[in-house]
Amino acid sequence: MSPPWRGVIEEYRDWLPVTATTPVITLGEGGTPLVHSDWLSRRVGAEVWLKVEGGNPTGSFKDRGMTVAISVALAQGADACVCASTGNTSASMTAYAARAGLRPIVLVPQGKIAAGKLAQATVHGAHILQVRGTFDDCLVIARELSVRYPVTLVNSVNPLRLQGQKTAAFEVVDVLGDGPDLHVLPVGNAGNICAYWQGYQEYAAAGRASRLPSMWGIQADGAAPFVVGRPVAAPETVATAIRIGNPASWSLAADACDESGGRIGAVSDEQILRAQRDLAARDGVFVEPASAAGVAGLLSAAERREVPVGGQVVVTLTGHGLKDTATVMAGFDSVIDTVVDVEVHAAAAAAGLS
Ligand code: AN7
Repeated sequence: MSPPWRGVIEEYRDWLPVTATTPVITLGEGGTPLVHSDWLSRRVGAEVWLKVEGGNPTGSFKDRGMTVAISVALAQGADACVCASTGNTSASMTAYAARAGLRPIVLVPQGKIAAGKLAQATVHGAHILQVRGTFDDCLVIARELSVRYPVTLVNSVNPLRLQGQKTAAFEVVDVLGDGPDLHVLPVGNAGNICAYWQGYQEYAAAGRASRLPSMWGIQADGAAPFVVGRPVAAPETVATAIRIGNPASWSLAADACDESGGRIGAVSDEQILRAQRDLAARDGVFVEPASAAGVAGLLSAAERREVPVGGQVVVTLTGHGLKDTATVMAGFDSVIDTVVDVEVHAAAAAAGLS
């Protein structure tokens, strides 16, 4: 029997900025499934793997970075932490802060957070401030708070976050045996694309991988600063997790794309919701809208014949579908299709069995 998964700090300790005395605040994050997608592979003419990050303890990839950021914050004597968030960072931060005994303060754009994520921050005991503004406005305030008051900022501008998140690239290589040809993922504040690139590069430098993937980032049309080439003042998309107009890791992400021979593109809300449904109906994987953006971007690239034929492609599915059920249900006519009496033949007839 192989030993149980110990969380990303213990599994990848040598690669992370922790010492023997750093207290390890973990929920057993990482070690998420890498699932082969038959229909996507057929559709795009490549071998497509899904890195299912909704399998993390709070339901998104943020947990990888948060275990490192919160552990180090605790080691440094913090007693409060703060983040701006479109939802998942706050869900993750508040869970790890609860374990560490830190006081979590969350700044979110008013009315723009999926219900599941707000429930997480609430139940973990956060002080939640709804800001009349965008995520980008929230991040400005969070940065200022951390400069002027005794509170640690754990947004991905904190480099410890990217250190933790790079472990997802390690896991991909550990499972596939080498780097893929192409790695596709949604982009919001642009931290994760940098984290993966860092992880792939470190593994290659250490001889654990011989290939580096091209990094493709995908934004939503209404929140696509990389595509329009400047910040977007009023970002808007159904994928609220990536409703970000002024990404903090802009230049780092641009470098990751340049160095890897990749790029950042955008897809419509309609393409995102279509991909979300297809993933659920064909692969059995339920993701939140933002997480479907990578798949939507891959599909549209395949239509333009831009995906390397026969290549190995990894798509990161960043967050769990259960975080935002309202958006998905709005796309269906009714929750309950048919009501029947307690009668087997009536049930069979209604279900189309004969
Ligand atoms: C599901 O929670 O920024 O490009 O405040 O929740 O690294 O920002 C969330 C981002 C993709 C984009 N998919 O990642 C936040 C937040 C999901 C996300 C992204 C987010 P980055």
